[in-house]
Amino acid sequence: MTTTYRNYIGGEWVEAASGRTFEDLNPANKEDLLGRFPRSDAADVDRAVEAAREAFKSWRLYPAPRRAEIVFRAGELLLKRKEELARLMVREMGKVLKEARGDVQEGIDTAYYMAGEGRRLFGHHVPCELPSKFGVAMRVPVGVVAAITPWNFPLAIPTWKLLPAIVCGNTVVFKPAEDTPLMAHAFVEILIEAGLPPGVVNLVHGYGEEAGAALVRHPGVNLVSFTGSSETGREIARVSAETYKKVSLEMGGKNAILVMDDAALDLAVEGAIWGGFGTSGQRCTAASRVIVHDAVLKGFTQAFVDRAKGLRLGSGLEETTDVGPVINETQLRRIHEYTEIGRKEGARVLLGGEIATEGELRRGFFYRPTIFGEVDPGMRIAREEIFGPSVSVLRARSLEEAVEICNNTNYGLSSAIYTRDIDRAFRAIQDIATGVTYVNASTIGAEIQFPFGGVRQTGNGHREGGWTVLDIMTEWKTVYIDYSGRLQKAQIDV
Ligand code: UN1
Repeated sequence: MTTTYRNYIGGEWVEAASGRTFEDLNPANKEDLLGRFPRSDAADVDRAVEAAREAFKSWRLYPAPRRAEIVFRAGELLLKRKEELARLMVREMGKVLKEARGDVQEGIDTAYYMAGEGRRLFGHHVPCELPSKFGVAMRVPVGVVAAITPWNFPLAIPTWKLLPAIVCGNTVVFKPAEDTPLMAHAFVEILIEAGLPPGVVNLVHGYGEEAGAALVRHPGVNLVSFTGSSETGREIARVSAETYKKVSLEMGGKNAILVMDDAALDLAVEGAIWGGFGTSGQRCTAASRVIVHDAVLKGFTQAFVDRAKGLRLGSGLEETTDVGPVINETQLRRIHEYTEIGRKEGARVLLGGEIATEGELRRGFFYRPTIFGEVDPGMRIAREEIFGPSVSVLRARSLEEAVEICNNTNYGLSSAIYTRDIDRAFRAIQDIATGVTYVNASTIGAEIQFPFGGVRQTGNGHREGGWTVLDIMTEWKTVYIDYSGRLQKAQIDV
């Protein structure tokens, strides 16, 4: 029996107004149906926004430390159910169990961090130029937040958005990716169990072009917080401008690892394997390019290919699996198209380059870990986001050239340099234009207490994570209190 799940609006579980549904499949075995979910449209979004607007009236006045206690309890519940949620995540999204545990852990970390924030939410007191006058800037909630989240971190990324939104006093309409609705459902159930009042978080399932688009257009939404592709992000910004919404976008990446001639090569190879093929390359922080110094290019490439050859494809639930499936058929085809494009452009496929169909793999969406050699920085495979287990190895004759190649993309999320020379490390930190840079570590694995995001087409100036997410989830309000008992004129009474 397949379960049919519902939306959660104003504290009630409801079907889509149209009664339509869509299916949630296991990417490692497309015969494994996880459930049916409401295929929502503008009518459902209207109800959800209305519920969020109504709840905002009281939620914004509920003390922040109390709001944060609910978030803390949600963290406790996530911890208690970590294993169960991780296993469900493997089944729904495909990443290997260890990484799925990490995804849940990232949610727990965010909950504990944000719970503490409920007793901080610091403002600023600044002295006034006039006597007997007091000035303070404080944070106030934005209002109704539309949280539109991707499938690749089906628990962590929703927590990055929803938990700070809640602590700051906003209410939320949550539209999760249609590939991972069950994780979103489980997360909302946890928020309810933690004591979140009705209407504070409303869950609307469905497709981006239907439910997502209606949400972005809706005049009752004050902020859109989106993680996903750069194309969709640009469209969201464009549509949001019509109704003067605040927009926070976290989009694509084409992240590079720079390997210098003095690097610890084994470490660099491990970093490239982990960054390139972890989560089947489906992270916006994935290391899809490795830019290697001429002097070590041959040795590095050989070791990288040898090591990648040993990676085992399979279900993420098997202990022996290193690389799980990719999310769906469309992505599988897209990844393979890029292999064809790379071949045509003159790159050499050193490993993989094909859809894996032997044995059990036939039942899911598996792509072989793929490495391209002889990649020119101008090739599409070196510039465009593939979002799969596909890595290009590029040559550089110096640190300067490597940095130039690294920066020469439309994206700017994460980067890494392997070197034992501290001067080079600092020069890379100074000259690489990305939101995150690692030294002697791979491009993935950001910690939640730091700002996360990027430049160019990766972002629009905001940073999730850490204290910086508060600037997304709040507006500044400046308050002046004049206790002089007379009319005082700033800039004039000098
Ligand atoms: C993403 O892929 O959108 O830094 C987020 C990392 C993870 C988050 C990735 N902590 O790889």
